[in-house]
Amino acid sequence: MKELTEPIYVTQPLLPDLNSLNFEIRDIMKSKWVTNHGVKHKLLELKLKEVLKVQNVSIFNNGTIALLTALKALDLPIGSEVITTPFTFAATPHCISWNGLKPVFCDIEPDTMTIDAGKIEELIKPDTSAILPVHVYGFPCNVKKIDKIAKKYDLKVIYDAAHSFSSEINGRGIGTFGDITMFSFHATKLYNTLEGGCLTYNDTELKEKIYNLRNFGIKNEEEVVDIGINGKMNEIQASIGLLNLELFREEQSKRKMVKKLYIEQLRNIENIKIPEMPEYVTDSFQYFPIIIEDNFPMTRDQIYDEFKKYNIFTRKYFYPICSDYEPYKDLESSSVNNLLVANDMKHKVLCLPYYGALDLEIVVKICNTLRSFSRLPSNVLANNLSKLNSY
Ligand code: T4K
Repeated sequence: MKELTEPIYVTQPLLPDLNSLNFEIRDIMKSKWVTNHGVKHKLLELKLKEVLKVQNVSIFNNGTIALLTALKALDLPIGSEVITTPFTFAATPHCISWNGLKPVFCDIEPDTMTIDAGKIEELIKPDTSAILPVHVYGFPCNVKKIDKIAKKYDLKVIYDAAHSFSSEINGRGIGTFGDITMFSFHATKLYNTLEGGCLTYNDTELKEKIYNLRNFGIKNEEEVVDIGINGKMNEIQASIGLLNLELFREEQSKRKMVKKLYIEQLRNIENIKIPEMPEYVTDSFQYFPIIIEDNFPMTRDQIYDEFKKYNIFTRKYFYPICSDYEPYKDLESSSVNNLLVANDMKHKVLCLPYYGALDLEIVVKICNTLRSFSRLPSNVLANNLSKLNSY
């Protein structure tokens, strides 16, 4: 494979047509109402309720502030423990810590890479207050089992569904499980508002609390009732959200084709595993992770470095894992013995370029390159990896 002239990244943001956006911006400028729960903000919340098949939606200026607010809204006792996964983006444990709570890492399942629900109970202590699982790459957590555990021990459940926009489990919106679910609308997500996110929840009584927390705790001009933050989304971003709602289904169809092609091309390559989305799940089509097994002639890191030489930027989501981070590495739950699967998977997963506008010829080239790697005798690898350029 020859070096590509343009870089190929792991993703590319879905963006609305400039004319439609201009029209929206003109509308906003004319109204002189540019933020603080404007018309577009309210309309986007209404529309998202339908798309996500949930009862309540509160939108935010990013997913991290949304998750921070979700934990705050549930009034978890300061210093209490929240069981979570180390196999996620930094925002997940950071939101726990910023709330004065303590993250406790639980190992993951090797197939879905989500929290291993079978290992949660052994981590529960008298001061455990909540579980924060992540539907990583859109693979759903074992929501049934987690719900059962939460009920048994009277724990709150907050799902991080940053990777699961519009996913469903047996036809039910993924944002209806647990007490609160967070979705991210960051530029790198299937559906985006450049930066943004939302919370979904079944308990309508939480609405006012979340509304106040998102707006500095201000209830009205004369009452500040909570220690809030500024989590509001501005009108231009809400407009982008409204426009992208009209586009994301088509983006999903295109990604479905890209995924199909990847699977067809990679299926028969020995020691490359493609994690499967269970049949009862409606896929979000957020990422395309592959697993480089131990017997593959190259390591995941070597593959990542090689692709870079061709101007292809795959991503090691998630390496390092959160239990490796400086602020968390000394926690008791960060010990490798407690997180054997996560510590194994962090060296094996590679997210390949995946977005609707990705040229199918490039997909084939990526797969052919991986196939050529799979046939390499180990002495070639040891000698000179750069010889691969001729493949
Ligand atoms: N929970 C989970 C499980 C998450 O994955 C995330 C975010 C959150 C919570 C927090 O939600 P937010 O607060 O972000 O709403 C990216 C994203 O910044 C981050 O949102 C995301 N997870 C994480 C998994 O990925 P990086 O450091 O990999 O982003 P970056 O800038 O390297 O972008 C990746 C590639 O995307 C670039 O190589 C090129 C392309 N790209 C990126 C941007 C920003 C573009 O083509 N255009 C762009 O504007 O973190």
